[in-house]
Amino acid sequence: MLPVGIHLSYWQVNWQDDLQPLIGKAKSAGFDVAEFPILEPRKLNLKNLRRTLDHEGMLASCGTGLDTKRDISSPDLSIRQAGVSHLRACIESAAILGSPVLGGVIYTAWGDIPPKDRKLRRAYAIENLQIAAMIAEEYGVYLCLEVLNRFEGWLINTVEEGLELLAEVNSPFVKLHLDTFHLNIEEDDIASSIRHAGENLGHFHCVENNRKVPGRGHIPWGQVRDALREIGYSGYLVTEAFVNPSGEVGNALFIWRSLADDPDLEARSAAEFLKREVANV
Ligand code: LER
Ligand code: MN
Repeated sequence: MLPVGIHLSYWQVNWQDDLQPLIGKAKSAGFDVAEFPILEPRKLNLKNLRRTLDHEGMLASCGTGLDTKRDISSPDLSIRQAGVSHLRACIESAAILGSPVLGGVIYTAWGDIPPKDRKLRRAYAIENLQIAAMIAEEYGVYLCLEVLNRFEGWLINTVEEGLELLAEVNSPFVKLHLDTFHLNIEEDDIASSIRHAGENLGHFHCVENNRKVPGRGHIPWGQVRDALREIGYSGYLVTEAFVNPSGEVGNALFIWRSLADDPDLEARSAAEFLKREVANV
């Protein structure tokens, strides 16, 4: 049985909302893993979060998203350096929390689609991922590059593009992070794309086509499970649903209506659904 988790931003309204009480909410809903958005690592009380994880008997996974001030693909050297420094702090945070991975948009700025210079930016991303991979290796954390839909990113929209990038970065500490919401938009066939990622798959987000919790849309979960089983995936399955239109989180994820009447109940149904339909690989 694969461990099932939930991204804690499910319950956040603003990005700086305290994560600590959300660990218990994830556990009460039936999850094994709490996924932390590591957006401002230096502001987090990591020791306290780790103590709460241990107290609740919960595992951790971590993700982040670069922005235009911290972008390892930027033409501006100081912005690239800020990006690497942010990745270092995120890797250190992941190690303290006991997360085996740092996933998310860790290669360009999330949501930024630069009009030009994309070839140069790709080269900078590769160069700095190689540097970040050495830091990741030092801490025993895998960097997992999230393949994103075209409206949120430009560098890797498909598994094929992700694999091409991985080949150029060429580090055993860099893998792919797939997310069923993005796969549903970009891939011809979700299960085939998971098989194509194969042993390069390091992290997995479970979410419906409409960004509701798994089980409330039309993602072919049986096919997802079979593909994960076939490739021998042994990482976490993390629910990453966004259901609340309020605040910074709702705005950033383009949620304009409520996608869950009772978010706590929906979280519980997601944990049950994933354990029953997907985690038994
Ligand atoms: C955003 O679309 C997403 O899927 C997140 O995992 C990015 O960090
Ligand atoms: Mn995701």
